[in-house]
Amino acid sequence: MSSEMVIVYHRQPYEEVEENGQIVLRENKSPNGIVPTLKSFFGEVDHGAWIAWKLAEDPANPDFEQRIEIEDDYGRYAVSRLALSEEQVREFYHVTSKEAFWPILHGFKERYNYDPVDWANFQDVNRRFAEAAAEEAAEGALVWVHDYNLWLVPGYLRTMRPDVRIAFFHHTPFPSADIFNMLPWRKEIVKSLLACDDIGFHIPRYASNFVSVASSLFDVDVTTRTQVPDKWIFEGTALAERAWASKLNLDGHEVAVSVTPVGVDIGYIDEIAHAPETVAQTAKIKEEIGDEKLILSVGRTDYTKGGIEQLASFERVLEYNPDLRGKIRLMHVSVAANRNMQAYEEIQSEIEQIAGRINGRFGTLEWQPVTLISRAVPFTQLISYYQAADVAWITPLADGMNLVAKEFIASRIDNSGVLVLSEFAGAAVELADAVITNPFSNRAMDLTIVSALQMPEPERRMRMQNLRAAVQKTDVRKWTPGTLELKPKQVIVPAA
Ligand code: GDG
Repeated sequence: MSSEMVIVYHRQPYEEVEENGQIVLRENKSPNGIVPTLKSFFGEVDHGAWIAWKLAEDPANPDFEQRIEIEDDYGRYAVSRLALSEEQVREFYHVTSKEAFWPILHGFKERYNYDPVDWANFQDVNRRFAEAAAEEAAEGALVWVHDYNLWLVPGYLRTMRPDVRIAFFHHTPFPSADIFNMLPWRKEIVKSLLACDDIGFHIPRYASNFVSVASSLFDVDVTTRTQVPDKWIFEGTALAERAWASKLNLDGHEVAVSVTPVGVDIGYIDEIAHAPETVAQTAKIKEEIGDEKLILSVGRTDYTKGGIEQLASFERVLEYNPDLRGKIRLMHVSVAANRNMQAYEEIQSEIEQIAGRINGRFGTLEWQPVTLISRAVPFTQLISYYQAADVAWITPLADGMNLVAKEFIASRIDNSGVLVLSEFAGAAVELADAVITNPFSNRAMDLTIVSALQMPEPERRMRMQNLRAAVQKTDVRKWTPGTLELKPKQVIVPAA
């Protein structure tokens, strides 16, 4: 009961690696900067806490080190690790979260599979996260819970600790009631979220969807506007105010529904982009590419990321534009994050098949149209690829935000390069100067990539300058737990 800030995030805030037969903790330099950003909140309090899970062969083993204390550059904090067995992880994460929730959140009804869900296990794991948070939180602490796999935490935590302030952030899209309400556990989930003080989303559309879902299930009192155009938040000072928040009231408890889009660590990327090693690496890639134009695509292997649709578009472009053969090259970085899951393995093998087919159909001894990279590339190298690319082709079918698009822009210290971005990435709301495309339309996909390759230099520069100004607005360091302040405001009562 000593931490003023508690982060509840399913992954641990560092990597455990074996060195000389000993397990040591290593900084998890998550490239999207979210883990370091969350840890940096610990610098503003005397003591923080992080709740995550850790795989344990035998969760009942008394030797399992459940709680560790850390003191590092970020501050002093405890990491409380819930011991989960392989079976519990499979049920909670791979089945319930990835097979039932993930497709619904991204609007893929046909992939939704709820029969195998073990709801009691999901409740149990969430309850344990809440118990651990309740144990760590100081009186009035701020507890910040992340993502759908921890949806039930706020409800349990509110009962255990009515004094704490709870914020919840969704990293994914949030669908309309027609889709969300397919989840049989919809009421339990939404009721838990309504126990928060703030529920955060990347863009206004997801927030309004949440408001309408809550209104479809409960007799909530909505005290401010529910509908605003997506771009409203980025006009004027609206973002700085973070004031869009709708207020929902259920049975006397009020919760703000806020919009706090996540950005990238611009300073960190800028530093890498200017480093002499990066400059040399970028020059080497450009030399290898020579006169060809490089199209770069980066994303996790996931049906939501639209890799298959993109490769199909590239194949059509080569088929119908013979003049482009030998002149363009697609580097497709598709890293599998969810190994051993059938749906993801199928996508990976389909991607490999199409890439192989394109290379077989159009490749020559001198020219290979598609380079497929399925292993994680070191982040510094990724920055060099971002810098060497003529076009970044980011076309998810659905994506909460998409940080790759923002990383690409932050890397372009040369003010060049074209971003082709799906209108279904949350980032499209902020990045109006990207070439916006619709990955569900073959025609739109093929036309936009060809026009991006042909864009005249002055237009490229102008768009990139505007894009660079746009990403500054949401630098990850400005990210907050919605409308909540880290420390409760001190009410100073004047002496009588
Ligand atoms: C979820 C939401 C939302 C990718 N390949 C490599 C590599 N990456 C890094 C990128 C980027 C990160 O992975 C992916 O971030 P995204 O935002 O694009 O996507 P998700 O992982 O799906 O994240 C998403 C995000 O949460 C934040 O709220 O934007 O919508 O789905 O940082 O750089 N990094 C390295 N090598 C690779 O090969 N080093």
